[in-house]
Amino acid sequence: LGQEGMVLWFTGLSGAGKSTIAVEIEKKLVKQGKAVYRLDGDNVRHGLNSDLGFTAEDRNENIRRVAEVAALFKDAGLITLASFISPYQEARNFARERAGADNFMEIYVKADVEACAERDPKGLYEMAKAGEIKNFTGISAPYEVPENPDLVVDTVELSVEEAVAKVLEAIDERQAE
Ligand code: GGZ
Repeated sequence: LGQEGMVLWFTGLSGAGKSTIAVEIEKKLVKQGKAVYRLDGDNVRHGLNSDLGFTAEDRNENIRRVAEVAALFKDAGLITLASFISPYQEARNFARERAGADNFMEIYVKADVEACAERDPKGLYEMAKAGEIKNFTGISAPYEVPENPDLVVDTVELSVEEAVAKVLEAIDERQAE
């Protein structure tokens, strides 16, 4: 098949739609016969990174380890989807460096705090505003907007379907290069 691996890195606030989009992309790529693996908080923070919390230091360590794992999966030929808030530009730059810029796309899943807090599917924003969760991104911890993302998908403007189509198009373009 000669598939070349790549890393698709989804960054954005909690509730912006990173996981929803990544899950849909995974389904489409699998249908195309591609070898894909998806990394996110659910499968990483319970195992490999179960020792980490949400201080700036722990988030950077979380992203550092995920970046290394994603680069290994990429080397193995997988299309690796990583969806993490990854609030710090420097940590995202590290992930790009480890994968190699040619094999890496930083995808900014854009939705402002107001929109995310309105969605609040898990009630986390409400808890953060009440001070029941500390260091919550967008409320009591920073999010650095990507300086130079490969792609922006605005989930306030776009439906999930439209966002997914936009990402798939960008993947096709990259793979044709
Ligand atoms: C942000 C938090 C926090 C705090 C728990 N801040 O929407 P979710 O619930 O399912 O996804 C969020 C997830 C963020 O983990 P990441 O590994 O992506 O973060 S980072 O890249 O910054 O290391 C959220 C939940 O964990 N969560 N506490 N304080 N999100």
